[in-house]
Amino acid sequence: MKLLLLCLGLILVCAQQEENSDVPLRNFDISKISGEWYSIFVASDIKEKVEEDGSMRIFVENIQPLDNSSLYFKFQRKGNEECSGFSLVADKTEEDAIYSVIYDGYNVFRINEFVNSNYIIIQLVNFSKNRPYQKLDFFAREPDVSPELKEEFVKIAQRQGIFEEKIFDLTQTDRCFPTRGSEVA
Ligand SMILES: *[C@@H]1O[C@H](CO)[C@@H](O)[C@H](O)[C@H]1NC(C)=O
Ligand SMILES: CC(=O)N[C@H]1CO[C@H](CO)[C@@H](O)[C@@H]1O
Repeated sequence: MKLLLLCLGLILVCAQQEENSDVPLRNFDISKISGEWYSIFVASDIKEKVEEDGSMRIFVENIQPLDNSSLYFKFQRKGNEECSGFSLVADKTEEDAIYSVIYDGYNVFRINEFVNSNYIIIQLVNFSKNRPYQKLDFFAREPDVSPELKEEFVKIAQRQGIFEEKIFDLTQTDRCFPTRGSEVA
């Protein structure tokens, strides 16, 4: 576990130390996470994970901190043209802002504040032996963000080695809004 966290730490440090980075990523203040969020972008170094029908192409609805420091996430997923809601609980690790979750395998992720507390970038790493991969999610408090912010996100993804065809602007797609809030987890 320590080793996994160290690996994630190193990946993240590289992202943060890039010199020409105009928008540094910081640990997000978890006390501000509660409530509704919208998925703006998803990106991964394995495209199949995040393209249409990919297992990691999921749309956030809601995040709530739990009493035991775990985080409750409500998501929507679209498969075969149908939206379905589901929830996940992620447990806090020993490191600040780093959580682990079982979803399509064992994953560790870090929640970064992006510009201000209305935007977060979640960087997830799946340590599959055969094919480890990373994924970036950009969540906002509103359904869409400015073109400038989108450009910044694309730059951050590129710095992580994730390029154009693996970066998806979800504001251009169906994020299952009609079902928002209609299902109890
Ligand atoms: C925290 O509580 C949630 C909900 O009851 C549970 O699913 C999760 O496993 C708990 N986490 C830990 C680390 O005990
Ligand atoms: C989809 C995928 O590759 N998931 C993998 C994530 O990592 C775990 C090991 O930690 C694998 O068992 C999963 O297959």
